[in-house]
Amino acid sequence: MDFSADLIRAILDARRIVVFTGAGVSQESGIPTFRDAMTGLWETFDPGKLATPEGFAANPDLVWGWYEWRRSKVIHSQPNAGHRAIAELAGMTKNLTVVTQNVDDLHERAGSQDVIHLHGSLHKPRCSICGAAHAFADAVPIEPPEGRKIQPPACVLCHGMVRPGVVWFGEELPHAAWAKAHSAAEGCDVLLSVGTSSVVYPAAIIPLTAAQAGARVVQVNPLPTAHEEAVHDKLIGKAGEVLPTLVEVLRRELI
Ligand code: BV8
Repeated sequence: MDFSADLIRAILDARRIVVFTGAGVSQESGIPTFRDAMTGLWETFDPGKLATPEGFAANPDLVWGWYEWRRSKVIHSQPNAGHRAIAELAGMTKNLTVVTQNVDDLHERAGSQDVIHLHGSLHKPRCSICGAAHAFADAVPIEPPEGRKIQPPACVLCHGMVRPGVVWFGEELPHAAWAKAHSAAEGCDVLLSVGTSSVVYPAAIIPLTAAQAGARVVQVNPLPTAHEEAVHDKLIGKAGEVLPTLVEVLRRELI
């Protein structure tokens, strides 16, 4: 894959870079993307319905089982070359912020620091009543078979039902994370949008905010997205292939 000289220059000269990621960046780690998370027994369910407070209230064991299946897949997966390239890029540029829609910790395990999670984390469950953080038992969960219902644990403080620590559809994004992400997008010179279909709001506003603030928006995706018109550079391909190649070209420029 070739990159234009002015794109390489723009990245190296950028005072601030935002890397905005979605489920596609974890796809090569074996984590199904959100729109194809429903494989096997799950496929009879709509993630848009499971990933909601109503879905959890109606069928807590099914929803908790889905999240435990996903958490187990993340624990048994490794960051891929795309995650690692993003972490390396931070060491080659002046100021880089990772803003992710993902609820896995693969960016952190690849070495990225201060990752902003707009949609929460699989690893931070909390009580649905008193909000207290819930500590998972140390043992790595066995990978529950797809479609297996698992009763959510009870809060140790109030015995309320523990829920996944993610932002469901219809729920507000965490204010602090949103404010930090929005401010980073307003102040960046380059935004790399990696592995997102750009259909979920308000997260999908982040690349548009950067574009409106005059940043160069670079899209890394094998397929077109809902934001084609806001993108300046379309790097068509998988994150785990495009990003390591980009980092290699940048590294040669820095020698
Ligand atoms: C809210 C956590 C209001 C849970 C998720 C306008 C404004 C505001 C809200 C709305 C609005 N319009 C509609 C809404 C409502 C809704 C929404 O956006 N609906 C969509 C479906 C239309 N938004 C909300 O409900 C949000 N909350 O608005 O609250 C409010 C305000 C005040 C007070 C109370 C309430 C909350 C949204 C958050 C939902 N939670 N995740 C969980 O994970 O289970 S969203 C979920 O979708 C994941 O986080 C996922 O990351 C995210 C976005 O999807 P993508 O990451 O893009 O994944 P997807 O599968 O779609 O695409 C993958 C891409 O990767 C593809 O493009 C593919 O080509 C590419 N790819 C594949 N392989 C690779 C690759 N790319 C690179 N390399 C590869 N190898």
